[in-house]
Parts: sequence; structure tokens; C-alpha cells
Amino acid sequence: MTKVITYGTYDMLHQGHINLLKRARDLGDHLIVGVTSEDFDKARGKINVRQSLMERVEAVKSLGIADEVIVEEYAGQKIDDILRYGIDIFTVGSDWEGYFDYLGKWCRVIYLDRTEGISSSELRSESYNVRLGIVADNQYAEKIIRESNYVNGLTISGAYVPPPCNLALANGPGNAVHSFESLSDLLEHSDAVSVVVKPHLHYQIIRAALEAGKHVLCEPPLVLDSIQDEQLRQLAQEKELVLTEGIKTAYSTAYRRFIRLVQSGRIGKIISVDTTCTSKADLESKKPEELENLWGSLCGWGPMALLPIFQLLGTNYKRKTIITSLADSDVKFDLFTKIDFLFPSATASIKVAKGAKSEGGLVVTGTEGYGYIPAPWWKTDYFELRFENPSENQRFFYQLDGEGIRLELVSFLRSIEAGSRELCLDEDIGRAITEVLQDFYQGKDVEYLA
Ligand code: C2G
Repeated sequence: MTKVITYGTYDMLHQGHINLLKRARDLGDHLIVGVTSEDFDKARGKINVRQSLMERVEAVKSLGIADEVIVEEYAGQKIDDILRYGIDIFTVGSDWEGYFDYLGKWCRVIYLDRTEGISSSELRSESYNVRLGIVADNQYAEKIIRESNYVNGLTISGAYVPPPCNLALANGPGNAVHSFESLSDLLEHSDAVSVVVKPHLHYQIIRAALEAGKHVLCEPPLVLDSIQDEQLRQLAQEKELVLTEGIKTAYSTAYRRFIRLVQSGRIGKIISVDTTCTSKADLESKKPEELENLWGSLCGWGPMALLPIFQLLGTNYKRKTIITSLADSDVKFDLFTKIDFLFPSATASIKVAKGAKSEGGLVVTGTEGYGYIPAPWWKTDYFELRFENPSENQRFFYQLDGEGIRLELVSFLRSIEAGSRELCLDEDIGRAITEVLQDFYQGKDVEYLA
């Protein structure tokens, strides 16, 4: 009996897949098909897969071509499978020509002609396409533009840069993004907007976008006022639009697994959550009016630093103390801000700074051990669980491409497509972030360093 094996994602099963599987079947007497797991696909850069692993397994099984269907979960598994199942022939489409020659050491390798003119990524883009308009006053927006290239079904309609800001945005060298003369012009040519401007401009822009029926992905904080926050969320709900903050870390695989492992009780009961985010900026030379055009430490880093605290401890803290060092009391630009929270049965703290430098780690203290993400924790692909007995320590690595931004864009797109925000940031966390910023700017719970 000649045993054949082949592998694939098999997302949105189409004729190209079926042709390949039939030809693979004809190479021998017994065909095993390995369908890739979601983690394995993400690790190898396939972030747009629409169907779950089980949907894809069932779809392949339903063809009745494969004798066995297995799951491919890790790099190198093909060798294990060839040995485990006594495979005679490994086959795959010609788009992989040469890539799997190394398997020739264990079995015959045959590349079958790929069916031209059809692919899962084309099907995804045809099934759903969202034109994303970028409203920006800083270069960070270019990261979002570049990351959108990895998201099937998302195209950049162009950018609007609110005056007096003067910014040219490009999607890579020499590939300028279309510039709209007005926000209304951008909204007319977009289905959704990404808002990357200073928070005091957010309310007007988000309101205009929602009233024009556009979905909104906003760099946090959403706004600096709880009443405005609620108004915008209400408006989005009434118009059945997606409105969410883009905290990229929330979508990174390593960070999400870290949160779930800590929540699973692996380190015991959580006693404290402590985060630090700093990025030393050249502020000494800036005049107050220039500082007003920059994001302060709490504005720029606060939503990120607060995320794990509100995700792990909830948002019903009993009290907080904000200790801050201002570069200028008029524009309330903070060089360094520390916030201590008292929760019913835990404590938490954040330290954020654009005018100071510190160790940018995340530590979750537990009664049995602690969770640790080294700096820069907000772009993490790695974390540890540490215990009194070091031999129990566990280390985890999950590939992260693009700092989590492309995964954030995939989630935003999926939420728009599904007509729900279950893939978005929890609204209570968004509200709690707004409240912290509001209290800071209103001087509530604030102590000022001299
Ligand atoms: N295929 C094809 N013609 C197409 C599209 C895909 O012949 N128009 C083949 C691919 O070459 C592959 C199989 O169908 O052999 C599954 O394709 P995908 O689901 O895109 O998965 P891919 O990532 O290409 O799988 O480790 C090997 C990879 O898993 C191969």
C-alpha cells in the first residue's frame, strides 16, 4: 500500500484545494491530510484564516477524498508524521516547489500543479472588503497603513490630516497614501476610520464618523470625558456600528495567553498587577505650546499600562492615587505619572513616562508564584511563570509579527463583518480608561510632584 500525505490550511475550501486533494489521492492507495491549527497558521504568518480548525477539518472530511485527516500543529511535524504513519509520498501544490525537498530524506516528494486563478485570500477579499480611512496627526499612522497590507479585505481609502498638522503618509517608500482635503471627503470614500490624532480631537471626529455610518478604530483613550465616552458608545450602538479602542497588545497571542494563564489560577490568587511603560522623548527643548501638541505620558501610555490591570482585576477599584510630575502645569503635560489602585482584594500600579526611563515590565504577583513579561511587555512574544522552586518555572514564546497591529486590524474587520464587538476591547475597560484620564486632567485624586 502506497501511503500519501499532504498538508494545508484549507480555509474556505475551493476547487483548487479539491483538485490538489484528488491528484494527491491518485498518487497512492491511502491519503492522509494534515489541516493546520490556528496557532500554527498564526506562527507562520497566516492571520486571516476565516474558518475555525474544526470547520476546516469537517470540510476536508466531507469531500470523502482523504482516508485520514490529522491536525498539523508545529513546525517539523511533517517529519514526525512521515515516520509515524510510514509515508511513501509527501505531496503539496507547486507554489511550494523546492520548499519541502528536505523531506526527500524520508519519503518521495512530489509537487502537484497548483490550480491557477483561485485562492482563499482572494475569496476572503471578495467576500468582504472594508475601505479604511486614516485620520492622523502623527507618523504612528504609517504603522497601521503598512500593517493593513497583511489583512485580507482591508484597503486604505486615504488619509485626512487635520490642520494645522502637516504630515505626508505613505504605504512604504514612494507609495504615498491618497490625501483627502476634508474629513467629510474621507468619510464619503471610506467604510471605517482609524483615528490617530490627539485625544482632545477625538470626540468631534468620532461623532462625525458614526453619524456618517462609519465604523471607528480609535487610538486610546477614546475621549477625555466620561459623558462624551458614553454618548459615543450609545451612538455606535444605535447605529449598529463598531467603535473600539486600538490597544494593539490586547490582540497579541503571547499577551492573550499570559492573561488567560494568570486567570486560570496557575500562580494562585492575584495580589498585585504592576506595569511600567516609558519612552524617553526629547522634551527639554519644547515650549508649552509645543507640548500641547504632544501626547503626555498618561495620555500616550496610560491606556496600554491600564489594560492588564482592568482585564485581571476588573474596573471596580475602591480608590486610586495619581502622582504626577508635570512639565507644564497649564497644558498638563506629564513627564512621569504613577497611579496606585486599591481593589477589594488586590492592589495595582502603573508607571508611565515620556520624560523618564524605567524597566518596562509587567509583573502579576500571585499567592503561588508570579507572571512576568519582560520589557517591552506591550510588544511581547515571550513571558514566564515563576515559582519559589525555579525548576517549576515555565517559559512561553508565541511569534508576534507587527507588534499586534495586524491582529488588531483583523479583529476590527471581523467585528464589522460579524456586526458585533465581541472581538473588541471590553467596553467597561474603555470606560474605566477614560475615567482615569478624565480624573487626571481634572486634578481628581492627583498629587503633584514639585
Ligand atoms: N492549492 C492549489 N491550488 C490553489 C490553492 C491551493 O493547488 N489555487 C493547494 C496548495 O498548494 C496546498 C493546498 O492546496 O497544497 C492547500 O492550500 P492552502 O490551504 O493555501 O494551504 P498552504 O498554506 O498552501 O498549505 O506546510 C504546507 C502548507 O501547509 C501548504
